[in-house]
Amino acid sequence: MNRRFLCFAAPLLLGLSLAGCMSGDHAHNAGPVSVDNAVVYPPLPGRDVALGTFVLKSNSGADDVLLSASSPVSDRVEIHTHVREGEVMKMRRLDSLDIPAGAAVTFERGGYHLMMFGAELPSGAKIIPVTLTFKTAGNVTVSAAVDGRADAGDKAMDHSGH
Ligand SMILES: [Cu+2]
Repeated sequence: MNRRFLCFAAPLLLGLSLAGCMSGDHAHNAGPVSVDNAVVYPPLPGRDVALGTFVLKSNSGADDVLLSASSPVSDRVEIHTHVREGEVMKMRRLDSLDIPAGAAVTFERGGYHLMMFGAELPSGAKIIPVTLTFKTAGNVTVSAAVDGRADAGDKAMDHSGH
């Protein structure tokens, strides 16, 4: 259900956001960046950090760069990756992330992901707006489906070290 909604909502929101950000030298090149399967995983009980996952694709024929992200339900959203240090996977904040032309970049548990600090999801919310800011494409706002399956045993969701 949510996925179907997103398929229709994402192009609409994308169109709206592109119309609002046609400034910049590369505006004529600003093909759509598609954001598919956007999901927000709510914080674990007692925590206030949510996780955001999706698949990004630059369809413009040119590289783009994801610069930042934000959401009205979160104080601060960071772009994270996981790096292996010995036998431990650690998260690291990225200042930006290159999105090569035509390539899908997957945000997921254990890989690139959005970390949403100070997250307070409205109770019962099924959809959370998340705005991604790209160097070329500007702001792209997607409606992320709220996943109800927050897994208390998942280490990837344990951000007590932050
Ligand atoms: Cu993280």
